[in-house]
Amino acid sequence: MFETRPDRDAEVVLVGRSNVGKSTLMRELTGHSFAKGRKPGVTRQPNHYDWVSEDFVITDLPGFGFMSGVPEERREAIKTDIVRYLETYAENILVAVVVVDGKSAVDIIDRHTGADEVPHDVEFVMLLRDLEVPTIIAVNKMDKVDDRDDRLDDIADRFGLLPPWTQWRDTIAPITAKRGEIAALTDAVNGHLEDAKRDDLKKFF
Ligand SMILES: Nc1nc2c(ncn2[C@@H]2O[C@H](COP(=O)(O)OP(=O)(O)OP(=O)(O)O)[C@@H](O)[C@H]2O)c(=O)[nH]1
Ligand SMILES: [Mg+2]
Repeated sequence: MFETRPDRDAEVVLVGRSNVGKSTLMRELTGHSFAKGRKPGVTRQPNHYDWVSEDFVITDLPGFGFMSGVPEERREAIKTDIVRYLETYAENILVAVVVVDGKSAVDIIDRHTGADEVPHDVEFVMLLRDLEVPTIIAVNKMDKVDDRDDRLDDIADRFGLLPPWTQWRDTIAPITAKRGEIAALTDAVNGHLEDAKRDDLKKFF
Protein backbone atom coordinates (compact mmCIF):
# COMPACT_ATOMS: atom_id res chain seq x y z
CA MET A 1 0.00 0.00 0.00
CA PHE A 2 1.00 3.61 -0.35
CA GLU A 3 3.06 4.56 2.70
CA THR A 4 3.22 8.28 2.08
CA ARG A 5 0.32 9.69 4.06
CA PRO A 6 1.27 12.43 6.51
CA ASP A 7 0.00 12.03 10.05
CA ARG A 8 -3.18 14.05 9.68
CA ASP A 9 -6.70 13.35 10.82
CA ALA A 10 -9.20 14.76 8.33
CA GLU A 11 -8.78 14.15 4.62
CA VAL A 12 -10.31 14.94 1.24
CA VAL A 13 -9.28 12.58 -1.58
CA LEU A 14 -9.31 12.92 -5.35
CA VAL A 15 -9.74 9.61 -7.14
CA GLY A 16 -10.39 8.72 -10.77
CA ARG A 17 -9.16 7.18 -13.98
CA SER A 18 -5.82 8.19 -15.34
CA ASN A 19 -5.66 11.48 -17.27
CA VAL A 20 -9.01 12.90 -16.13
CA GLY A 21 -7.36 15.95 -14.53
CA LYS A 22 -6.97 15.07 -10.85
CA SER A 23 -3.55 16.69 -10.50
CA THR A 24 -4.76 19.74 -12.40
CA LEU A 25 -7.65 20.04 -9.95
CA MET A 26 -5.26 19.53 -7.06
CA ARG A 27 -3.23 22.49 -8.30
CA GLU A 28 -6.36 24.64 -8.47
CA LEU A 29 -7.37 23.67 -4.95
CA THR A 30 -3.99 24.10 -3.30
CA GLY A 31 -2.23 26.65 -5.47
CA HIS A 32 0.65 24.22 -5.59
CA SER A 33 1.81 22.65 -8.84
CA PHE A 34 1.99 18.86 -9.10
CA ALA A 35 3.31 16.86 -12.01
CA LYS A 36 0.65 16.59 -14.63
CA GLY A 37 0.94 15.52 -18.16
CA ARG A 38 -0.31 14.47 -21.50
CA LYS A 39 0.66 10.89 -20.84
CA PRO A 40 -1.65 8.91 -18.56
CA GLY A 41 -0.17 7.47 -15.42
CA VAL A 42 1.83 10.54 -14.54
CA THR A 43 0.97 10.24 -10.85
CA ARG A 44 2.33 6.94 -9.51
CA GLN A 45 2.32 7.76 -5.81
CA PRO A 46 -0.26 9.88 -3.99
CA ASN A 47 0.35 13.62 -3.86
CA HIS A 48 -0.49 14.81 -0.37
CA TYR A 49 -0.89 18.45 0.47
CA ASP A 50 -1.15 19.50 4.08
CA TRP A 51 -0.79 22.61 6.18
CA VAL A 52 1.48 23.02 9.18
CA SER A 53 -1.29 24.53 11.25
CA GLU A 54 -4.14 22.18 10.36
CA ASP A 55 -4.92 18.56 11.05
CA PHE A 56 -6.02 18.12 7.45
CA VAL A 57 -4.66 16.75 4.17
CA ILE A 58 -5.83 16.75 0.55
CA THR A 59 -4.70 13.70 -1.41
CA ASP A 60 -4.46 13.27 -5.18
CA LEU A 61 -4.37 9.51 -5.77
CA PRO A 62 -2.76 7.84 -8.77
CA GLY A 63 -5.09 7.18 -11.68
CA PHE A 64 -6.54 3.75 -12.34
CA GLY A 65 -7.59 2.04 -15.55
CA PHE A 66 -5.96 2.09 -18.94
CA MET A 67 -2.59 3.77 -19.26
CA SER A 68 -0.63 3.34 -22.44
CA GLY A 69 2.69 1.64 -21.78
CA VAL A 70 1.69 0.41 -18.33
CA PRO A 71 1.21 -3.37 -18.16
CA GLU A 72 -2.11 -4.80 -17.00
CA GLU A 73 -0.51 -6.36 -13.93
CA ARG A 74 0.86 -3.02 -12.76
CA ARG A 75 -2.49 -1.32 -13.37
CA GLU A 76 -4.27 -3.91 -11.25
CA ALA A 77 -1.72 -3.42 -8.48
CA ILE A 78 -2.29 0.34 -8.50
CA LYS A 79 -6.05 -0.18 -8.33
CA THR A 80 -5.69 -2.59 -5.41
CA ASP A 81 -3.52 -0.04 -3.60
CA ILE A 82 -6.16 2.66 -4.12
CA VAL A 83 -8.92 0.40 -2.78
CA ARG A 84 -6.80 -0.45 0.27
CA TYR A 85 -6.01 3.21 0.85
CA LEU A 86 -9.69 4.17 0.79
CA GLU A 87 -10.63 1.28 3.08
CA THR A 88 -7.85 2.08 5.53
CA TYR A 89 -8.63 5.78 5.81
CA ALA A 90 -12.41 5.72 5.29
CA GLU A 91 -12.96 7.05 8.80
CA ASN A 92 -10.73 10.04 8.10
CA ILE A 93 -12.04 10.87 4.64
CA LEU A 94 -14.67 13.59 4.96
CA VAL A 95 -15.27 13.82 1.22
CA ALA A 96 -14.13 11.74 -1.76
CA VAL A 97 -14.09 13.45 -5.14
CA VAL A 98 -14.37 10.96 -8.01
CA VAL A 99 -13.13 12.84 -11.06
CA VAL A 100 -14.39 11.78 -14.49
CA ASP A 101 -13.74 13.15 -17.97
CA GLY A 102 -16.99 14.73 -19.20
CA LYS A 103 -16.11 14.04 -22.80
CA SER A 104 -15.39 10.31 -22.53
CA ALA A 105 -16.92 9.00 -19.28
CA VAL A 106 -20.22 7.76 -20.71
CA ASP A 107 -18.56 5.93 -23.64
CA ILE A 108 -16.02 4.28 -21.35
CA ILE A 109 -18.65 3.25 -18.81
CA ASP A 110 -20.92 1.82 -21.50
CA ARG A 111 -18.06 -0.07 -23.09
CA HIS A 112 -17.29 -1.75 -19.78
CA THR A 113 -20.80 -2.50 -18.63
CA GLY A 114 -21.54 -6.16 -19.07
CA ALA A 115 -22.93 -9.28 -17.48
CA ASP A 116 -19.98 -9.71 -15.16
CA GLU A 117 -18.26 -6.37 -15.52
CA VAL A 118 -18.70 -3.16 -13.56
CA PRO A 119 -16.79 -0.13 -14.88
CA HIS A 120 -14.03 1.12 -12.58
CA ASP A 121 -15.60 4.51 -11.94
CA VAL A 122 -18.92 2.99 -10.95
CA GLU A 123 -17.14 0.39 -8.84
CA PHE A 124 -15.30 3.10 -6.91
CA VAL A 125 -18.49 5.07 -6.29
CA MET A 126 -20.11 1.88 -4.97
CA LEU A 127 -17.10 1.12 -2.78
CA LEU A 128 -17.21 4.64 -1.30
CA ARG A 129 -20.92 4.27 -0.66
CA ASP A 130 -20.27 0.98 1.18
CA LEU A 131 -17.56 2.73 3.19
CA GLU A 132 -20.05 5.53 3.94
CA VAL A 133 -17.71 8.18 2.59
CA PRO A 134 -19.64 11.19 1.19
CA THR A 135 -18.78 11.27 -2.51
CA ILE A 136 -18.90 13.90 -5.23
CA ILE A 137 -18.57 13.09 -8.92
CA ALA A 138 -16.58 15.95 -10.45
CA VAL A 139 -17.24 15.98 -14.19
CA ASN A 140 -14.12 17.64 -15.55
CA LYS A 141 -13.14 18.98 -19.00
CA MET A 142 -16.58 20.52 -19.48
CA ASP A 143 -14.87 22.93 -21.92
CA LYS A 144 -14.88 20.01 -24.38
CA VAL A 145 -18.58 19.18 -23.91
CA ASP A 146 -21.21 20.83 -26.15
CA ASP A 147 -24.43 19.17 -25.02
CA ARG A 148 -23.90 20.02 -21.38
CA ASP A 149 -27.23 19.10 -19.76
CA ASP A 150 -27.73 15.94 -21.84
CA ARG A 151 -24.22 14.80 -21.03
CA LEU A 152 -24.63 15.44 -17.32
CA ASP A 153 -27.99 13.63 -17.30
CA ASP A 154 -26.32 10.61 -18.94
CA ILE A 155 -23.54 10.65 -16.37
CA ALA A 156 -26.05 10.85 -13.52
CA ASP A 157 -27.90 7.89 -15.01
CA ARG A 158 -24.74 5.78 -15.31
CA PHE A 159 -24.02 6.28 -11.62
CA GLY A 160 -27.57 5.32 -10.68
CA LEU A 161 -28.74 8.87 -9.98
CA LEU A 162 -32.12 9.66 -11.49
CA PRO A 163 -31.88 12.54 -14.01
CA PRO A 164 -32.16 15.50 -14.28
CA TRP A 165 -28.65 15.98 -12.92
CA THR A 166 -29.68 19.34 -11.50
CA GLN A 167 -31.34 17.44 -8.65
CA TRP A 168 -27.90 16.22 -7.61
CA ARG A 169 -25.82 19.34 -7.22
CA ASP A 170 -24.38 18.03 -3.98
CA THR A 171 -23.16 14.95 -5.88
CA ILE A 172 -22.50 15.98 -9.49
CA ALA A 173 -20.19 18.93 -10.06
CA PRO A 174 -19.36 20.01 -13.64
CA ILE A 175 -15.97 21.72 -13.74
CA THR A 176 -13.16 22.84 -16.04
CA ALA A 177 -10.15 22.45 -13.79
CA LYS A 178 -7.72 23.67 -16.41
CA ARG A 179 -9.37 27.09 -16.43
CA GLY A 180 -9.93 27.17 -12.69
CA GLU A 181 -13.70 26.85 -13.12
CA ILE A 182 -14.35 24.66 -10.12
CA ALA A 183 -17.01 26.52 -8.12
CA ALA A 184 -19.60 23.74 -8.52
CA LEU A 185 -17.15 21.38 -6.83
CA THR A 186 -16.05 23.68 -4.03
CA ASP A 187 -19.73 24.45 -3.26
CA ALA A 188 -20.48 20.72 -3.05
CA VAL A 189 -17.41 20.02 -0.88
CA ASN A 190 -18.36 22.84 1.46
CA GLY A 191 -21.88 21.44 1.77
CA HIS A 192 -20.47 18.09 2.88
CA LEU A 193 -18.05 19.78 5.29
CA GLU A 194 -20.99 21.60 6.85
CA ASP A 195 -22.85 18.29 7.20
CA ALA A 196 -19.78 16.87 8.94
CA LYS A 197 -19.69 19.95 11.22
CA ARG A 198 -16.27 20.85 9.87
CA ASP A 199 -16.92 24.45 8.91
CA ASP A 200 -13.35 25.13 10.03
CA LEU A 201 -12.10 23.41 6.86
CA LYS A 202 -14.27 25.37 4.43
CA LYS A 203 -11.51 27.95 4.04
CA PHE A 204 -9.57 25.47 1.93
CA PHE A 205 -12.27 25.18 -0.74
N1 LIG B 1 -9.60 20.37 -21.91
C1 LIG B 1 -9.27 20.20 -20.63
N2 LIG B 1 -8.15 19.53 -20.31
C2 LIG B 1 -7.84 19.37 -19.00
C3 LIG B 1 -8.68 19.88 -17.97
N3 LIG B 1 -8.13 19.54 -16.78
C4 LIG B 1 -7.00 18.85 -17.06
N4 LIG B 1 -6.81 18.74 -18.39
C5 LIG B 1 -5.69 18.09 -19.09
O1 LIG B 1 -5.77 16.68 -18.93
C6 LIG B 1 -4.46 16.10 -18.93
C7 LIG B 1 -4.28 15.21 -17.72
O2 LIG B 1 -4.30 16.00 -16.54
P1 LIG B 1 -3.73 15.48 -15.16
O3 LIG B 1 -4.12 16.50 -14.14
O4 LIG B 1 -2.31 15.10 -15.25
O5 LIG B 1 -4.59 14.14 -14.96
P2 LIG B 1 -4.52 13.05 -13.78
O6 LIG B 1 -5.93 12.63 -13.56
O7 LIG B 1 -3.79 13.60 -12.61
O8 LIG B 1 -3.72 11.86 -14.47
P3 LIG B 1 -2.92 10.65 -13.72
O9 LIG B 1 -1.89 11.28 -12.85
O10 LIG B 1 -2.37 9.86 -14.85
O11 LIG B 1 -3.92 9.87 -12.96
C8 LIG B 1 -3.48 17.29 -18.96
O12 LIG B 1 -3.07 17.46 -20.29
C9 LIG B 1 -4.34 18.46 -18.50
O13 LIG B 1 -3.89 19.70 -18.97
C10 LIG B 1 -9.86 20.62 -18.35
O14 LIG B 1 -10.64 21.11 -17.52
N5 LIG B 1 -10.10 20.73 -19.70
MG1 LIG C 1 -2.14 12.93 -11.64
